Amino acid sequence: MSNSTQTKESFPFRSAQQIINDIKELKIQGARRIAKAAVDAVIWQIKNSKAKTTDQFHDEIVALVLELEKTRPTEPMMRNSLRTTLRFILSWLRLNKKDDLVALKSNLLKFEKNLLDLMDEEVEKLAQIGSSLIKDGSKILVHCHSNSVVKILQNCFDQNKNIEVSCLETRPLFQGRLTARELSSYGIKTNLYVDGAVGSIIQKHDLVLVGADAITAEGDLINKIGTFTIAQVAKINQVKFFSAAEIFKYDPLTRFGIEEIIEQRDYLEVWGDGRYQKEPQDIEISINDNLKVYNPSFDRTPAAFISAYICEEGLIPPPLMGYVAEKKLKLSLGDLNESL
Ligand code: RUB
Repeated sequence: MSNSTQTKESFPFRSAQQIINDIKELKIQGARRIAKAAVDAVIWQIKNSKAKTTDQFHDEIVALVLELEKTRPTEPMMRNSLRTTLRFILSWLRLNKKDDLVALKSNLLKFEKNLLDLMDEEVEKLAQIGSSLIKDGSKILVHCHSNSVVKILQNCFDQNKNIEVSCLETRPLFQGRLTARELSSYGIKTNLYVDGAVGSIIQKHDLVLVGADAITAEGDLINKIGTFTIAQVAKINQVKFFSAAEIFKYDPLTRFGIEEIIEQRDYLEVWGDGRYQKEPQDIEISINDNLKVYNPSFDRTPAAFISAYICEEGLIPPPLMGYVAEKKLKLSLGDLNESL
């Protein structure tokens, strides 16, 4: 994974195809960065579109959206942003002169930029709320690499709180090392452990803090594989377990009983040298007749294991997440439309 690509929050100079490749290869990772990169891909397409009519332009954006959605199946934040884009185009076409391509493009561009600003504002709010929850002297256990979690911890440090963070390495791609590097270079006291250490070290910690890829209508959390194990160990040891999650991570489709897809990644990340392989392989592979290697990238932690979600709206108890998210998504989509 290229470090320089991963620490960037925006990719305005990369083509849509380059962004698609970077997301697939995990050069861009973390739910919010992926969602923002997808919006950047749409912006690139608006600026480089060859369409002659609004219909052609609509089809071009739909094709791009479908390509982007395929890159990481377990990313509702990306899907929510992209669906918002499609909804905007359809309602614009309904309400305006159907053949005014120039106006459609310029309004969509404005809409996408507002979407990026909104995502930035929300994570800043979330980080303020999250850092106010963490007391001076706290020891915090984290998993994988979440940009929202990193922001919360950096805020604590900026507020002169003396915190200590333990990162789990996060097999197979070791995003936990990325977190450890980022936090320690910021000046935060940081420890690194292998994932299997969680049971023996949990009692040294005051709380667990993880990110979120998806939140279901029941308030369950989909996050990096290993999260559910950590949540169980935390519960047994009465250690609080929080997830930092913008409301855009909520997947509205789960309200209709649609299960969140768990991304299955290449077996070579587990069995090979731990790097992303460009050529797709079978996700379930026989090394010999008796051995299969699996590589699910995420797992599902039931709401009962989560103390609260740290969102831009405050601390939300998991069972209320669906209600709060449905309300907020309707409102923020309305706000975005009105700002044009
Ligand atoms: C990253 C991961 C993160 C969430 C939240 O997985 O599971 O916890 O995406 O990230 P991957 P953020 O490395 O496979 O993308 O807080 O940055 O949105």
